[in-house]
Amino acid sequence: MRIFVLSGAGISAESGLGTFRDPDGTGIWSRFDPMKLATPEAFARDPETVQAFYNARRQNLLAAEPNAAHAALARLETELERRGGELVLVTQNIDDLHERAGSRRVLHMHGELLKARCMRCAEVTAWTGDLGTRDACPACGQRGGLRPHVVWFGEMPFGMDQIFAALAGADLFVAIGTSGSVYPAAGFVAEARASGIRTCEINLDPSDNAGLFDEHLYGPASASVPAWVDRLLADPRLAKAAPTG
Ligand code: BV8
Repeated sequence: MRIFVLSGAGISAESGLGTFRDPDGTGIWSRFDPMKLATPEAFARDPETVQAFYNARRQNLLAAEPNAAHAALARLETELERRGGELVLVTQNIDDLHERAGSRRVLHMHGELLKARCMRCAEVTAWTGDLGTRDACPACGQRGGLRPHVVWFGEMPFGMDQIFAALAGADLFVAIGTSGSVYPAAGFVAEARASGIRTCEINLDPSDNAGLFDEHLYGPASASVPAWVDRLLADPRLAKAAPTG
């Protein structure tokens, strides 16, 4: 059985990382203008301000810990593989909390906050400190060409071919902690439905595209995701003798 999970900022909310569009106006894009901070044009116009925005989020991330929802997905990945199945985990998040919880295969379609990319040589390198406009690329040594390795609005997300191929062959599509407001990620549920794949939304409250899901589980991810994983793994249709040896 192949399960395709798309996660969003809501899965990391209880780890203390901000979400973007919460209705109570606390979301990141309620406090900061994404067009001034999360587009290539904004970076070209004012790189210092954009770098400072991501430097603050990078420090916030280093102080955060994964929560029970991240841990449950890591457990699901291991258990599915043991039973001959597969978990495809695609995240819109740029944090590394899935990896720190033990997930081994994570596709960051919007990039990764703990990496920098050189606009001169295209090399991507791990970066946990502040990133500045004068820093030298560890690969080519040139200064002034480093940017956060994240996908801004108007830029093509990473891994789209791989994502659509994995989605086409899935038995179940599950969206966790996403408002369904950013494309192309928000369009994956419609793709799944068009292929006759069962769909489930796990969220704090109904997302923008809630009507496209067959099943809905609402509540904080740290409770709803572990409960969903437990129920899934107890399903007799998923029980399969572990491969011998
Ligand atoms: C593309 C990385 C085309 C950076 C992000 C005009 C100009 C240009 C493009 C467009 C345009 N109009 C429309 C577009 C397309 C645009 C788009 O969709 N815009 C929207 C706003 C309409 N998309 C793009 O630009 C994409 N690229 O289209 O390229 C192209 C084609 C060919 C060639 C080249 C290009 C790129 C989009 C990626 C942008 N980068 N992130 C960064 O993080 O700073 S997007 C941003 O939104 C976030 O990072 C996140 O990844 C994404 C989605 O947000 P969510 O994860 O859903 O988070 P949100 O806060 O919205 O929701 C949280 C949910 O969790 C809520 O529902 C809440 O209820 C729930 N929740 C809260 N707490 C909990 C919880 N659930 C459970 N438990 C809890 N405790």
